[in-house]
Amino acid sequence: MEIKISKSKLEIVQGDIVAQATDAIVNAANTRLIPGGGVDGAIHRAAGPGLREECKKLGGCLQGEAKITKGYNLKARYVIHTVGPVYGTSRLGGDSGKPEDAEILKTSYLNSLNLAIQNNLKSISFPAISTGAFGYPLEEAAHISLTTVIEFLKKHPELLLVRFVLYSQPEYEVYKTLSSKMKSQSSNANVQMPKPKSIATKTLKH
Ligand code: AR6
Repeated sequence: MEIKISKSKLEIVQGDIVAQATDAIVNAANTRLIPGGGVDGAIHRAAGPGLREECKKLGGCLQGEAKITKGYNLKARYVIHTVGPVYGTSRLGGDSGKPEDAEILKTSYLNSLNLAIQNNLKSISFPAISTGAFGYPLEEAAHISLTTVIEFLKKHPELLLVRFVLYSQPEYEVYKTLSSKMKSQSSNANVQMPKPKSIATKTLKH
């Protein structure tokens, strides 16, 4: 599944993010940047111990923040580590986690995309951040991630490829269905999206 946005491509594929040969792959990490389970564990296993050593020197990563390292034994030259929200337990101080969670998730994507641009990267692969151990409902997370990436690519044609890599068939189907809807709403080459909530691209502080 592919959507053209200005000069860039948004791809939706099913597979393993570890195998992607994009300039960077994004890791759904934890705040201490120590190897965990899920996509984080898979990336560390494939990258080798150099990645863990470099991560140790980064001083952790706040929710919504993103940090870049080399890719070591991965096909990707870089790993961008971001920490998404733990669904329902937002650390921004609100009673209800939900709006804050959406804001943090969007910021995770934006900070990762901005790091890619700052490092002159042309292609990046994302997993569905926060939708595993961190419990974010998949459809809502898919909507946030797709709209965020599409809006970003409209403003940054220098980023040529963003690929979402969905691990399981059901996850892939959710992304495919949603992106097909978005594609069919598009006119000419530009995808028309609902007006996004205004969310700062800077790093969120606790
Ligand atoms: N390639 C692509 N997607 C994958 C892969 C893979 N190899 N493996 C899992 N997924 P999760 P989170 C999908 O739990 O929710 C870790 O312990 C998975 O199906 O990896 O952000 C960290 O250290 C799901 O859709 O990340 C943190 O403590 C998505 O990746 C915590 O988990 C995200 O699931 C982060 O939790």
